Amino acid sequence: AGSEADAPIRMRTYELATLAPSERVALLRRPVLKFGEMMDKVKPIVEDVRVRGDAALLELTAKFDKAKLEATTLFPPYPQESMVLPDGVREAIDAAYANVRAFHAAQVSDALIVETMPGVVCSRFARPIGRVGLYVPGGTAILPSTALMLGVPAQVAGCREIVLATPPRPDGSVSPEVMYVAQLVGASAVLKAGGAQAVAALAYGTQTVPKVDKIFGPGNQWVTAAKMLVQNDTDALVSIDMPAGPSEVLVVADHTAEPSFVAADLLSQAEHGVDSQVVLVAVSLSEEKLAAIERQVDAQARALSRVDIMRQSIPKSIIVRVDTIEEGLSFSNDYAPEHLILHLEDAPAAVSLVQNAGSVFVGPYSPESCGDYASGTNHTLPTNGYARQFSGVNTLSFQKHITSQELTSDGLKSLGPIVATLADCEGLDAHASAVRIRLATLQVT
Ligand code: HSO
Ligand code: ZN
Repeated sequence: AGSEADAPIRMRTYELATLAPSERVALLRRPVLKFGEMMDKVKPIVEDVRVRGDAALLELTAKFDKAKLEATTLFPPYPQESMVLPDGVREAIDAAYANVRAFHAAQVSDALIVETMPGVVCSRFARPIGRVGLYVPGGTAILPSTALMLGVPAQVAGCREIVLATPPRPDGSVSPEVMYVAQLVGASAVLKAGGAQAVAALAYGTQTVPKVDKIFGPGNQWVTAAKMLVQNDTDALVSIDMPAGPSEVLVVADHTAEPSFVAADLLSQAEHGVDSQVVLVAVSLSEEKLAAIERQVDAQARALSRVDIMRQSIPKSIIVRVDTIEEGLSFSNDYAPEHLILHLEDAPAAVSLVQNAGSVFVGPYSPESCGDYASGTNHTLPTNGYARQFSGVNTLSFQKHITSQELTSDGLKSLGPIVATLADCEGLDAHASAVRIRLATLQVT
């Protein structure tokens, strides 16, 4: 292992201008997820929980999380002893909560009202999704920040039931950080389960776990496959936030970028997991500058506690050399990164070139870590190129919009003949009749 540990921790470097179109496409692709295989593994678990409920959930939690539980679910009031934290940690969570809440509360919008014709008033208003399930991963790190990022918009949107699911620790408890956040966001239940079994319990409900209408949150391949499975089951009648994949960052850097900052940003994402991917787009960087960044990546990685994860994620990651900011942003837009960090001389100006990204970090003093924890923006973002068509989780993700219309008799006099003509055109007499029967009473022919 000695020689492996001594090998430099390096990304692979490419020149965009010299790549064939097929090579460019290959660089844009993420490490493949084997969904077919995962579905086959996940199906029996989901089915077991659907049929046997709590009994299956308890057995699966003993098997996968090595925790023997008496009950799957905690309900408020949660015991104070379950959320005891050092003062500094509690204050940091409180500060993060305040920022995330401020930004997500501002996303609540007023009803929209438009009079499309005299006497024809159309409106649109939001209502909370009644019951939501928030999946907070366990695994190699505890993630109270994810509890915050999902819980705050649910709370601000006014969801009636908020069920937070997270795998228990081997002693059967949930980390005090996550319990503290559960209480802050007003979670109505805490489900001590993880993986596909937790997703199934949220989708179908069990004897003790409340069924939810929408399931949110990141997770491993088991969780993602289970979310996709239950979303397709019309009996479950449940939706999901978005398809999730391993976390990513794309950093665009020019000659003004500070190598140690750039390296630190790349590594903060590379430490999430062995399948995390980080991309550096180097805009006409000198050989010296690039070498300085690479030296920083190697040196900083070695000093970090999760270096073993980075030894796997960094070699899968890439540096793409380009000549101009336009070329760099065009590559980034095609990649559609979850996080985009701009280390550029005029970073704010480059934001106008961004078409596809989950969240953008502008300038040298905006590390991704700030958005991950506490600036106010959400960290549950589209991965795997889905930033082309998905937004990150936000307050609207916890609401649905209802439209409504109200016509006066004069409104119907103007609009009715138009509708009747269109209904005739489609050969739908009953539709036409619903208008004409009224027009007749208004003495219009
Ligand atoms: N960067 C992660 C979120 C996270 N970071 C949680 C730290 N804790 C995915 O966007
Ligand atoms: Zn992170």
